[in-house]
Amino acid sequence: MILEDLGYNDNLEKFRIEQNIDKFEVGRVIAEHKERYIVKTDKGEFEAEITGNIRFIANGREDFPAVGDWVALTTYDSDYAIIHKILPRFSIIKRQAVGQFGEIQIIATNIDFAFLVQAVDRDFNINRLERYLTICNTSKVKPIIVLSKIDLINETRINEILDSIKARIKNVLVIAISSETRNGYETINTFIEKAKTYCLLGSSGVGKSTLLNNLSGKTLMRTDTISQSTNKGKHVTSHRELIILENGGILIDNPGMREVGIADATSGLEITFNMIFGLSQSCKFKDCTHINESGCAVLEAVENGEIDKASYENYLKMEREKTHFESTVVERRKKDKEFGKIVKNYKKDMNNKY
Ligand SMILES: Nc1nc2c(ncn2[C@@H]2O[C@H](COP(=O)(O)OP(=O)(O)OP(=O)(O)O)[C@@H](O)[C@H]2O)c(=O)[nH]1
Ligand SMILES: [Mg+2]
Ligand SMILES: [Zn+2]
Repeated sequence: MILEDLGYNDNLEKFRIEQNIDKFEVGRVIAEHKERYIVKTDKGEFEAEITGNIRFIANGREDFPAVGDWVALTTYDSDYAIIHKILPRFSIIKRQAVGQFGEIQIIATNIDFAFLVQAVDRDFNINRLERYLTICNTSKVKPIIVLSKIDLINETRINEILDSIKARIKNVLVIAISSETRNGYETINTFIEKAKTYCLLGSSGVGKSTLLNNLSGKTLMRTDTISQSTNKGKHVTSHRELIILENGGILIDNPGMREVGIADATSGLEITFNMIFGLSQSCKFKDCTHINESGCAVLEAVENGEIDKASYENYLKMEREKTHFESTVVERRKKDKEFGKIVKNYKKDMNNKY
């Protein structure tokens, strides 16, 4: 195994030399279990921990390693290592964690393509697909839509679904597959390139791990039947893991997501809803919210059917979420600052006293 097989490239090497960290070894984080990491290098796999300094200077989740990261490390023995630094990420897929305001969850980093997997049975939902697209567009990750379990429906229904996607989502590749019949597997394989990293995203039970296992030809990830009563997945995959396929492609499996929260998504929304953004240039008011203004080009297009009404409503919903997210981040920064002041004054007091 050489580092290039794991996706290592010239930019990373340049950074390593420029930053004077070439005395360390380099590896890629392939799994994470509560601040313990498995890092793969050209010598093998190491269980790794971060230095106290990384923890000390960390401001938030993004300052900790995540699956997909390139890290500078020192190895000890044949299986233990310490991580000293995270190399710059060229892409990062994140979402807003459920329930915690402003908390970011990193899904994976240094991803080239994301397979957005939706099963064609009851899981299929275009609004949710637009959410995933927005996350990809924000993250600078190229999306590929994968419709799974097409063995469960007939050809007519498959075409209906494909048409409904086409009506709302332009310029994104859609591949329909079945892991039962292996229909579509050849197509998906032609899009998997050596040393490029692919991330599997989608709800629980849509067949992400089944696809990964089948593509790799090995049972690497556990899969399970979905609940008969709710037709929902049981969250079988509990952690993220990076594997290398025989053809050289690098795949990251993820636990199914219950909710796809939109975090900072300005450019992401713009790209996903590019028709709405294009039209908004022609609105009468520069700060038009496209909700009830007169002379709104977007509303006009919705009325005459040029823009899909459901897509428009989905856009408004995500825009609201984005605004809410931004205000909670500002709020939290303010609180952090206030707390910082208290600590500073306290320290000053202490210094004056002793
Ligand atoms: N009929 C049919 N069933 C499938 C297909 N792909 C996967 N399944 C089944 O769907 C169930 C869930 O598959 P998994 O691969 O575990 O799903 P997952 O997306 O990894 O789920 P989580 O790990 O919970 O996120 C299993 O019983 C699979 O056998 C398919 O193409 N057709
Ligand atoms: Mg799974
Ligand atoms: Zn408008």
